[in-house]
Amino acid sequence: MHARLYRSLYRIRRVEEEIARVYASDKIKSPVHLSIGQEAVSVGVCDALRPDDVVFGTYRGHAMYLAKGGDMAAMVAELYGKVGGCTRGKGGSMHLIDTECGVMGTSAVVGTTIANAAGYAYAMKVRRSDAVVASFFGDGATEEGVFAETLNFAVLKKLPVLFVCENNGFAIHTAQAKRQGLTDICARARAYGMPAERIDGNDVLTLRDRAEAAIERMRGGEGPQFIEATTYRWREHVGPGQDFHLGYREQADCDAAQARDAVRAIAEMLDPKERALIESAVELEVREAFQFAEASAFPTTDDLMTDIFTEEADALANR
Ligand SMILES: Cc1ncc(C[n+]2csc(CCOP(=O)(O)OP(=O)(O)O)c2C)c(N)n1
Repeated sequence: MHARLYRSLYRIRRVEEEIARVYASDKIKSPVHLSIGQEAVSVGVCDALRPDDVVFGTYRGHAMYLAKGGDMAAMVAELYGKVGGCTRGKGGSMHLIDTECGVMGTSAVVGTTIANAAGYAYAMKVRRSDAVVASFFGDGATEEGVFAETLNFAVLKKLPVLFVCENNGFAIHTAQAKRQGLTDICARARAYGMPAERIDGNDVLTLRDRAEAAIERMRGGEGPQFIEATTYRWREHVGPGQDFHLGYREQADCDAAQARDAVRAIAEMLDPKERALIESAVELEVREAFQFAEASAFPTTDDLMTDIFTEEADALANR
C-alpha cells in the first residue's frame, strides 16, 4: 500500500512541478491552481474508493483527477488547450473530467460541484447501486449557500456522499478566521446531522484509514459523512509562483508545512530500490504526458459547436 500511495503522491507532485516550470513559456493556456503541498488529501481519500465510485472537485483539481486515476497526458494536453485534452481543449485546468475512472468533473465556480455530487449520489441511490461519491471542496466553499443546502438534503435523503473539505486555511488571500464566525467546519457539518472529523491532511495513512471507515458506513446505508482535512498550499492561489510578499501569510507557516511533507514522509518508508523504480516510471510518464500535449493539435473553428450537448441530452431537452 505504501508503494501505491507514494506513486500517486509523487505523480501529482512531479507533474505539477513540471506545469509550474513550463508555465512561463505560455504553452499552458489556462490559469493553474496548484495542489502542491495538498496532494495527500486527494491521495488518501481516492485510495479508499473503488473504481466505480466517483469524485467531484474544484478548479484546484489536478490532484483529485490524478489520484482517482485520471489520464495524465489528457490532463496536460487540456492545460495546453489541445484536442488531446480531457475536454478536447475546451475546459482547461479548472474543468477536468475522466468519466472512465469516475472523475465526473471540476468547476471554476466555487461550491457548484458540491450539489452536483449530491445529485449524482441521489441517482445512484435510486438505482440501488452501492457505489459512493466523494465531493472535494475548499474551506472557502463552505461559506456558499449551496454548501448548507446540499448538506441538509444529503442528510435528509441519506445520500452516500463523502464530503471532503480541503482546509488550507485561505480563500485566495483571506484567512479562514477573517471570514468565518465559527471556524470549526466539522461542528457546522454535525449541525446538519452527519458525522464529521478533522484529520491532519499531511497524514496520508490516517486519512486513508478514516476515509475507508467513512466509505464503509456509507455503503452500509448510514448516509453522508464529512472529513475536514487540514492542509497547506505551498504556492500562490493561482499560478506557479510564491506570494509571501503580499503579506497575507507567513513564509514560516509554509516552512512548517514543508517540514511535514507527505510525499517525503512516505518516500522515506520505502525500500530505496522500490522508490527509485517508482520515481523513474513517473518521470517517464510526466515526460510522455508533455510530449503528448506538445504533439496534439489545437481545436479548429469546426470544433467550436461540438461537444456542447450530447445527442442524448439534446433529445431529453427537446422531449
Ligand atoms: C461562486 C464563486 N464565488 C467567488 C469566486 C472567486 N473565487 C475563486 S477561488 C476563491 C476562493 C475559494 O477558496 P477555497 O474554497 O478555500 O479553495 P482554495 O482556493 O483554497 O482551494 C474565490 C472566492 C468563484 N470562483 N466562484
